[in-house]
Amino acid sequence: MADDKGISRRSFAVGAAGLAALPAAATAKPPKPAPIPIGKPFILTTWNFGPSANAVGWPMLAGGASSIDTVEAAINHVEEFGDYWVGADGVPNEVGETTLDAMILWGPTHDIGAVGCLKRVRRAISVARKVMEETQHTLIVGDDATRFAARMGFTETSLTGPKSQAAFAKWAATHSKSDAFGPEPRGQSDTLRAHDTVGCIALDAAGNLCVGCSTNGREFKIPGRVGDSPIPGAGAYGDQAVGGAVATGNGDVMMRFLPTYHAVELMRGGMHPQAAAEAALRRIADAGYSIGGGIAVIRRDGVHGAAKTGWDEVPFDYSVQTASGNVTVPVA
Ligand code: SD4
Repeated sequence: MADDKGISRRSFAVGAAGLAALPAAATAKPPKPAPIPIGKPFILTTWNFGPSANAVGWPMLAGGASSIDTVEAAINHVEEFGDYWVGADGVPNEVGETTLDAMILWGPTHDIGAVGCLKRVRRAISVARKVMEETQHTLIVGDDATRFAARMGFTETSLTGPKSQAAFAKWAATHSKSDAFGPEPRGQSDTLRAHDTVGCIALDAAGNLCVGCSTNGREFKIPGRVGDSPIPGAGAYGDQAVGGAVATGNGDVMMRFLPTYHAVELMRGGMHPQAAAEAALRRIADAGYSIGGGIAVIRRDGVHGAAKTGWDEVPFDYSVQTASGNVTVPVA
């Protein structure tokens, strides 16, 4: 049998007498491989709100906070940031209403909480956390998610604001129905170019992983639509022993391939995070879809990577903060 260097294992075997004849350096035990540094605190957040979200989360992590408190606070920051693509006063649906999708995953227990098509409640990630911590359920949707949030003490309020109203008024003047009634994107170029779902992955000083994401989804979506963000393995995924991944882009297609689950499982098999991100998106392209999308991946030792597809002109980036500072990585 030959190994990958073409050396025959049989010819490499030597008897005790042969060993005695070898110089000491040749008989010394090979050094143990350096241990992978684990438990290193980090926070990764996608898109251009990465630096400010990390600036909220990093002092918490550095002060010993848990990764779940950190991810929730960092995403709450983005939900309240005023971005059109996350939180209130953003992306209206086909009838002008803004609805939210979010998910959170806690590494030590692999417990997950999520909300889909959440109406009239801000801070969807916090409602998702309540689903995780207060119930045996994983995903609660629509008006019932709103009722659940009210039971958990959240205030009901309108998610409509000047930005969502203006976008809806402009669109309503030119269209009669959602473009989601159009032909399937497979085999043709995706027209959905603008996105901004926030994804966040943190590992705390205790070595506990948390992954979360939040979005208001796709513009002018059909009422009731739930995207990839609250679907485990689609919008986000993590594994306490491996690392995490978060996705953004055309969730209607991306959720058909569970790209974040795919990337994490590839990393579990030993693939580098960069290669895992690329492979997860390549699977979608290989199936005939040329959509706009991106994925950011981080291994629990802090090694990260990302990939995008169909976004040549879209500056997708992500930011990672550790004790050495914050780095923002443009995704090529
Ligand atoms: C969705 N994936 O609901 C989300 C949208 C998105 O960046 O990522 N925007 O399809």
